[in-house]
Formats: sequence, C-alpha cells, structure tokens
Amino acid sequence: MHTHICCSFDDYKLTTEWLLNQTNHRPKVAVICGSGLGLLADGATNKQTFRYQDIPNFPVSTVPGHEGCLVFGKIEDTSCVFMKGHFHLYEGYSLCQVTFPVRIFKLMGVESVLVTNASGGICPDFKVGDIMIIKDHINLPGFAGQHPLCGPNDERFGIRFPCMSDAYSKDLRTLALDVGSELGCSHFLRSGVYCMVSGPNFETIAEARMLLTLGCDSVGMSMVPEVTVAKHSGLRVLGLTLITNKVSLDYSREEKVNHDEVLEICKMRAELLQKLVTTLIGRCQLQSINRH
Ligand SMILES: *[C@@H]1O[C@H](CO)[C@@H](O)[C@H](O)[C@H]1NC(C)=O
Ligand SMILES: CC(=O)N[C@H]1CO[C@H](CO)[C@@H](O)[C@@H]1O
Repeated sequence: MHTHICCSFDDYKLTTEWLLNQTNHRPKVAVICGSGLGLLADGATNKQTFRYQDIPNFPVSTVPGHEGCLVFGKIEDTSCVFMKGHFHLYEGYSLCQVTFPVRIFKLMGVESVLVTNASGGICPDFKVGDIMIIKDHINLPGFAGQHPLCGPNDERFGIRFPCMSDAYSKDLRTLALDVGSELGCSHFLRSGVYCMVSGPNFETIAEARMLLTLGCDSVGMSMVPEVTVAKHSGLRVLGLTLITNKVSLDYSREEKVNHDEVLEICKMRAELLQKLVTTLIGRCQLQSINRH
C-alpha cells in the first residue's frame, strides 16, 4: 500500500529544502493537530498551505476524506507550522513515515512541538471533556520493538540512547497550567500519564484494567512515536489530550452515556483546547527567547 518509504537523511534534507524554497515562513513552533482539532490552524494569519501529496517524500494518506496538509502561518508574532492530519501505525505506515514530519520540523528550525489529540480516560476520576496535560507516557508498542528509533542511529538528529525521563517539557507544562487557569479551565485541566497502544481495536476490559494497574491515566493510538522522535532531536514537547470517552473497566456496568451530550461537551472543549494552544504558542516562544 505505501510503497515509497523515504527516511534517509538526504530524503529529509530534500523535503526541508523544498519547503524552505516554497515559503518565507521560518516556523519556531510546530503543532500536530489531532482529529477534530484541525481548526487550530484557522486562527493563523499569512497562511500558506501545502497538501501532503504535493510535498516531495511526504507520506500521503490513502484513506478517502483524510487529505492532509501542512499549514504555515503566524499566531501573533510567532511563526508556526500546523500539521493537519497525521499518520497512524494502524493504517499500515511504518514508524519512520509516521514520524517523518517531525524531523522535517527539526531541520526547518522548529524549537517546540505541541501535540494534541483525543484519548480515552482510564483514570476513574477523569470526566469526558477533561483536557489532560501529558506528564509522561508509556510506549507500549515500543516495548514490543515497534519503536521509531530502532535501526541505525543518525547522530545528526540525536544520540543512540536518548533520555526520555523528561520527554514533556516541565516549563511548557507549567505554562499550560498557568494559561489554562487564566482562561478559566482549571476545573477540567488534568495532568497524567498517556499510554499508546497500536490499535486499531479499542481496549478489552482486561486490557483497560491492566493499563490502570500500570499507572496510565489515558490511552490512545498515536502521539508517542512523534514525541519520541522530537525528544531525540532535542525539541521541546508539550502534549495535550482531550478525553473524549471513558474506557470501560467494569464487566457489569451498563454504559448509560448520552451520546449527544458527550459530543456537545467535546465540541465545546475542543474549542477551548484550541484557545489554550493559541495562547500558549505566543508565550512559549517568548519563554524560549528568554532562555537564550
Ligand atoms: C531550492 O532552490 C534552489 C535555488 O533556486 C535550487 O537550486 C534547489 O534545487 C531548490 N531545491 C529544491 C529541493 O527544490
Ligand atoms: C492522530 C491521532 O491520534 N488521532 C486520533 C485522535 O483521537 C481520535 C479519537 O480517539 C482517533 O480516532 C484518532 O485516530
């Protein structure tokens, strides 16, 4: 299905050079927009959009209706690039395809990456519509060798054995909490551990209970490969995930969720999440300048 796999340094370089030739934007912040969060790019000014299929070497979505694009633009004074639509392991992409854009961001001069998506709540205290700031993750596919850094290490990106104990920038997490509280989001802003599973099936009850025992607060089918590759190459990472459902942990409980209500909450919170991200972008760039 995905026949062309372009993951050598020369491939990354060519794509980067092509993009830099086509745009005057020099993004400092990259935003990976999760499903339903593509609107994040709409608030940007001076937008320039590239469809994935037009970018050399870029993986292309073969799923109808899942056309992806890179959007360059400015949020206030910060130059950003937004990734609308991304690639999942369960679709059949290799992990180097899934993480291809992250290395392009690095080579373009991006310093911080904001990753957003939806996930299922494992922590019994979480409610649908909560926004979880990712404090740490468990790379379950990585345990089984499905890891984006397997294979020869390219020192031009990072070291062989990268540290992951601080994968999610503490400064950015603190900033997210501060901005969230300014925006009146504190009562549904959480902090926790995200676990990635490969999917595509949702968890069984026994699996969900196992994840709870392991200390996971939420579970999803993406983000961790991108975060791992970003950290490997020295990018600052912030991960935000919207809890769109509660994972069932109980055989006897009848699910009595009002689906319309859930959709309504998620839509509302997705809008707030976008506001949070937009506000954060300006501030995190400021923070990064102050550190230099
Ligand atoms: C970028 O532009 C330069 C100068 O015009 C050109 O030599 C080079 O081939 C271009 N690179 C790509 C990948 O388009
Ligand atoms: C990129 C990504 O993680 N997308 C997922 C976001 O969450 C929704 C809902 O759980 C999934 O359907 C997407 O695949």
